[in-house]
Amino acid sequence: MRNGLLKLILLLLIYTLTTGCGSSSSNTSDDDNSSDTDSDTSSDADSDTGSDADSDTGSDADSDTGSDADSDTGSDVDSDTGSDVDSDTGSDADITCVVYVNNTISDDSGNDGRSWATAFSTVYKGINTATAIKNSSENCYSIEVWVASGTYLPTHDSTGNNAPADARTVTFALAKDIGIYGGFKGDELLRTERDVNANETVLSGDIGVSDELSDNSYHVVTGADNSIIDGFTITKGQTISDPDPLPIKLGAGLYAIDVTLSVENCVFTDNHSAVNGGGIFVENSNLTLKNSTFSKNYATNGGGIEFYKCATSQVINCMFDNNQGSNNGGGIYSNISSPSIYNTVFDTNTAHYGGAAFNYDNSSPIFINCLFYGHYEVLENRLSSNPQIINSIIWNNTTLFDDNYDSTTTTTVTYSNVQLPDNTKVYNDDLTNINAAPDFVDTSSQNFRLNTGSAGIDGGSNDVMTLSTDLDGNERIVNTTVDMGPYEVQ
Ligand SMILES: [Ca+2]
Ligand SMILES: [Ca+2]
Repeated sequence: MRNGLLKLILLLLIYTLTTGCGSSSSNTSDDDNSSDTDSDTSSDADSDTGSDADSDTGSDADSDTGSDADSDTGSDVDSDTGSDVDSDTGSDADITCVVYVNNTISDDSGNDGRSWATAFSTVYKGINTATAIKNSSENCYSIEVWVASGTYLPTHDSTGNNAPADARTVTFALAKDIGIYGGFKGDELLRTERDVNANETVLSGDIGVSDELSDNSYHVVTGADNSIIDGFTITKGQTISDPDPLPIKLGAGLYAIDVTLSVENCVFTDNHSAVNGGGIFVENSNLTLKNSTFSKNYATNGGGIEFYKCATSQVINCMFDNNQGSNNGGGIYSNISSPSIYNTVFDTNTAHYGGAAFNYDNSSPIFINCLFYGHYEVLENRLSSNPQIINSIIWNNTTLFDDNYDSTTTTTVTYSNVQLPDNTKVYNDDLTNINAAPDFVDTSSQNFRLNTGSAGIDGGSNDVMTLSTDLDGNERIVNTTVDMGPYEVQ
């Protein structure tokens, strides 16, 4: 027992040290009355000026705080390998408590959710029971909800009401300290046995009339602190522009405020936000987003994602393709936010300003080993926003960066392969950059791997490398020097 306790203390200390950056998750409700998250006051060509008049704060009306009230600080959800800490019961077993969900079960009324055979049929029951376990005397280092393949619709609002006055407020509300995982066939004993691609698990906002968007959930998923969502397709959320409160305008796929949240192995597609954040809206949070795809999401600002007041978020090994911001930011819209973005493809996203990304108001993301392909304008930067692009490929775009709106922005590009409109020189005369056809394997199938012998192989800088793998999960540095772009030639 003593060994177990010492191990627990040691690992909690390690956990605390390694997650120290999570300070942004403090529940300081920002009460900025200026928090209209639209930056488009200057944008002349858009027709959605009605969305600019919000004077209400995004954070105040957050309805998912009910799940944050518990005092259990010990059971942090392990974000990757699962439960490695012995509970202090004297047992040496690592205890991950699992609640099972499978919607092929027609009647779950007698089920306890503690095995596939006795699974619940709704995600709501799974998460609710996971929270009950957390608050019980049962010893669990981590608590997970495993969801079998199929399509699930939300059944309750974020307060647990299954018949809210506004039916569109139903959402898959994550819960504090709980991880939910999709991609199971329905008989796995270990999480590592699941196959996310073979067992698509869909969280759909398409309530009401099927295939009718106008009656869908405002937010398919609502975030919670220290939670994980992993292995789902998240689709068909639909926010609206009026009336207030603000939250129903933001984050059609996933809406999260004041949280540390991990999103992995997810696909966000066909989510529509009338205002900001088609796939995700995240505010005052530390979002870690890995191995996920954003495709065909739409918003006025931030078709894929809006980061709002997020200092420390990370986007790793992701794909943004064919997302649309009718005004600003087809892929990502950063507003008072400087996410770090690694090994990520931006392909053919559209916006009036900033097809791949729009950086507004002291937003200076860093893009490392990214690809920007097929945009009208790659980045637009305003108000002291100074993004950096390193070890990347910028190809087949019409224009690059608009830093001309005011005099306070600069895009810095180094160690990158940049195709300039006139195709005759190197970007900014920086000799770490090149301008040479990248020789992708097959752009028509979005295969942006480099052929052997391509320009840009071994052309990056190892100095900025923090990840050990590329977008394929292969070794990131081969032949002593990192390549330009998301994929390393092996
Ligand atoms: Ca519908
Ligand atoms: Ca290399």
